[in-house]
Amino acid sequence: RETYIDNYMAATRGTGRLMLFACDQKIEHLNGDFYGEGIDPADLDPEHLFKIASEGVCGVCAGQRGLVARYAADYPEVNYLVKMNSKTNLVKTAQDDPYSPQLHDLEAVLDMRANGVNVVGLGYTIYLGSEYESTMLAEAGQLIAEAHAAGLLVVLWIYPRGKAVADEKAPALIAGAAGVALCLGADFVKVNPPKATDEATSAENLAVASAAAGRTGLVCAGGSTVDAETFLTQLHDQIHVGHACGNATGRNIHQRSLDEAVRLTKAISAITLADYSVADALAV
Ligand code: FBP
Repeated sequence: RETYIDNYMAATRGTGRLMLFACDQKIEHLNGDFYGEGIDPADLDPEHLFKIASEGVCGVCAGQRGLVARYAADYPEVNYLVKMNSKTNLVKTAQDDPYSPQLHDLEAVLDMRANGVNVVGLGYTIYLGSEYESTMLAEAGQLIAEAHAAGLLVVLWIYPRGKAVADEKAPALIAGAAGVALCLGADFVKVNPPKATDEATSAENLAVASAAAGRTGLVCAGGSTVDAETFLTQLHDQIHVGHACGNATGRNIHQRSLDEAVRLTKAISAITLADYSVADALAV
């Protein structure tokens, strides 16, 4: 219990809000997120992620076990969240029913902790509506129970996706995903921002999902890279209109030079953890 509280306080920097730096795209999106037009050349080196996490201000740095294990010894001060399952974007088409296989069991993560890696939690992706949904729900439910017993917190990535899902960003489905995460006992759920409708903006629709999440904190994925002010404005709305409990941002951070990326983590954290305005966060 003490370990769980310590890990929760470390991950949320004592605020109850989460600043999650998402570094799992090398499997999820292959190298396309790390090399090419508009991406700083520094991003091709995986160590870029760890330098950002170390020099910037993040609650947790989320990546697969192997990636974390290869670099964590040189960046021991970072709080790590081990992503337990993953799949590539080669198996994602509108017709597919996606499944993201669990890559290893909890023991492998506990071994990392025993070897001194500062793992504070786990992550797991569920594709709600996929024909493999039942497998992912069962794996996630089991992992959450085991992780909490071992003092680790859990973030679920929940994306409605598959043949049964007509619109992945439909507000009702995003709110549904939030409720599923609560019932599984996740500490935080990461969803895509719901789409705007005729009646409400995306952030207003997000407020319904945040309410549905109850005592599970809801955070949104960052999406593809945009300019810093646009990104921070969207985040500010998600928190103050959508009642999000933080952020989960990948490409918008790591596709920049080290200096710019570090600065953006500080601005994101200022908004997420300390309620700064966008203008004040840009000046951090
Ligand atoms: P970004 O901030 O780069 O969007 O990362 C968020 C994220 O959820 C990653 O953690 C994950 O790898 C990826 O997006 C999955 O996105 P999708 O399956 O929709 O392409």
